[in-house]
Parts: sequence; structure tokens; C-alpha cells
Amino acid sequence: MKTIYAAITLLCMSCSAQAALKVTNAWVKPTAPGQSVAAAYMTLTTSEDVKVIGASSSIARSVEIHEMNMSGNVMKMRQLEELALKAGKSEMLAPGGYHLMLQDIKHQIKAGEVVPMVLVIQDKIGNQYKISFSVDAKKSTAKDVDKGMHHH
Ligand SMILES: [Cu+2]
Repeated sequence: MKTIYAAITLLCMSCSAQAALKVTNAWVKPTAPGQSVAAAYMTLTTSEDVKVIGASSSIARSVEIHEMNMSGNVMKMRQLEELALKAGKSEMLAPGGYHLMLQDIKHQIKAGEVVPMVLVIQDKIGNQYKISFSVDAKKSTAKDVDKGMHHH
């Protein structure tokens, strides 16, 4: 499994925030022709308490943080304002749970493609910084059990 070490862009030069966050195993589900949304998954590991407060991709109009939940027998997605990450703990964004939803993608995402992605992170004293990384487009593996997404 390829490990992607995030490249950090500091929004303010006085901020001492260092690369607390590591993105690994990032992938996006290839899309069908005409499909306007795509779900991206990854594992986020951080050495300090931070929050993911936004995301973007050059191939999507916007990227939302989503959570999938069972409501009765129906899988429902809801948008989260932020995703809190605990120091030393890995948060897995995976089918059936948290994911990043690319909205209004500009072209069909085909397997093998590499999709650029940016996360906006806020640390506990309020500093914000961006992390750029890339996401591999591939079909879900047996390990990544797909519980069936209901796209908006
Ligand atoms: Cu979603």
C-alpha cells in the first residue's frame, strides 16, 4: 500500500504548525458516465488534536465531508461541518462511514486516474493550514466492504 506523506502549505508564516496529519491509503471510487458525485476514502492519522474543516479538489466544484449512517434500514448521508481527529488515533474514512464527497465533478473519474485533493485543517489553537495530496481512483478492494451508497 502506497503511503502518501502530505505536503503542507501554511496559510500564515508565523504559524508553527507542522505536519501533524498524515494521509494514507487514499482512494476514490471510479464514477459511471454522467455521475456527478464521487466518494473519496482515506485513513487520517494525526499527532495532535486537529479538525478537518474543509476540503477541495481541482476536479470538483466543491468537496463536502459526509457521514453515512443507518437510519432504520436505509443508509443515509449527512454533511458534517468538521471532522475532529484525536491525537495518536487513526480515523478511517471508508465505505459505510465517513467520506469526502466530490460534488459536480468536471469529468468522469476512471480507474487508474490520480485525483488531486486538499484538506483544510485547524489545530486546537485555531491555526489553519492546508494539506495537498493525491487520491488514486480504484475499485474498492474486498477489504473495503461497500455497503451501498445512496448518492443525492
Ligand atoms: Cu456522501
